[in-house]
Amino acid sequence: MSEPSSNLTARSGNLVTVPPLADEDRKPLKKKDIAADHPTWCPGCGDFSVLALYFKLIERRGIWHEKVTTVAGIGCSSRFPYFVQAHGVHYIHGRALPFASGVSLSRPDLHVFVFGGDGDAFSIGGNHLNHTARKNIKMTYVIMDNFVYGLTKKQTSPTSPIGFKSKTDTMGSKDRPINPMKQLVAAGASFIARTTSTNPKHLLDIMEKAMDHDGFSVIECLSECVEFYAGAFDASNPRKGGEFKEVPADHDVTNEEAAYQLAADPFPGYFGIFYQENRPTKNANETAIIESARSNVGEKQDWEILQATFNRMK
Ligand SMILES: Cc1ncc(C[n+]2csc(CCOP(=O)(O)OP(=O)(O)O)c2C)c(N)n1
Ligand code: SF4
Ligand SMILES: [Mg+2]
Repeated sequence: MSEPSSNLTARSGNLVTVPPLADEDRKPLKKKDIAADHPTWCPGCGDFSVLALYFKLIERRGIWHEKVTTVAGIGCSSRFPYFVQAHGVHYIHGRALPFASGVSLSRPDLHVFVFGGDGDAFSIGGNHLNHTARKNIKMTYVIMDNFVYGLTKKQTSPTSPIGFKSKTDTMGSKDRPINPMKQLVAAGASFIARTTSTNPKHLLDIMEKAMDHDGFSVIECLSECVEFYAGAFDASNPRKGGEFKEVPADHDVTNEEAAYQLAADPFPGYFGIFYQENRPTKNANETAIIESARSNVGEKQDWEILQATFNRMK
């Protein structure tokens, strides 16, 4: 682990630098350190489980406070960063990924997590999702898919099934829903998995594997909106008479065609890792460009290079 940053403490109006603690004297985050405000979700909302397992992940991995960043857009699910007592951003609807990309590219030492809903990911943010995927920017994106717009009180979302009655489709939705797994494979995401908030062991396992992946890792996590789409995922929950069907052990995760075939399985479909490949991240590519440019300017500081550029423009 790298050096912890020094603390700045205000004393009598002056800023006093407190020397950073040595690695061995530091305590990694525990749940009680990172659980912030009481979540404002409806009782029974699937999002509680995702938050609880995020805390568990951070605790299990012994991550220090300043090394984790939680970014979100807008939606019930996107309230996530409010409930995490660590650096985080509640950003513009559908724009969490561009913000997180900037954080990831400029701070390679951070674990960047993005949380949000199906509307945030596939409607208004759909374009950003495709481009972040093809660029393979290192971060973990958990899409909490409830098949509906929850925050704005029940509109049809891109994952709502045909026939779903909502405030925007009072006679039932007619539009074909997107298939998240197929879209993510086509877009070029390098780690693509599917899980559900009702299977905490599976969800935590997938989050850990996603976090360890060097690239853009995306998880579609079914997370029930008990208020506006109750029972939507019963078919995937053995406690409700459904079936939790795991990706077969012999599935080749490097095979795009095989991932499409898994994704074509009718609802509730398979759960597990559909696709994973190792290819250069944008983070690595940009680092190489910067290092090569640096080697041409010798020992010069950034401000000296800027100054020289401005001088040339005079
Ligand atoms: C630019 C913009 N357009 C529309 C909205 C209204 N709006 C807020 S959240 C939301 C959709 C939320 O659905 P989803 O992302 O699935 O999250 P959920 O609430 O279901 O978790 C919409 C349309 C907005 N806040 N900003
Ligand atoms: S409206 Fe739905 S998604 Fe939003 S907090 Fe309530 S149950 Fe969860
Ligand atoms: Mg939603």
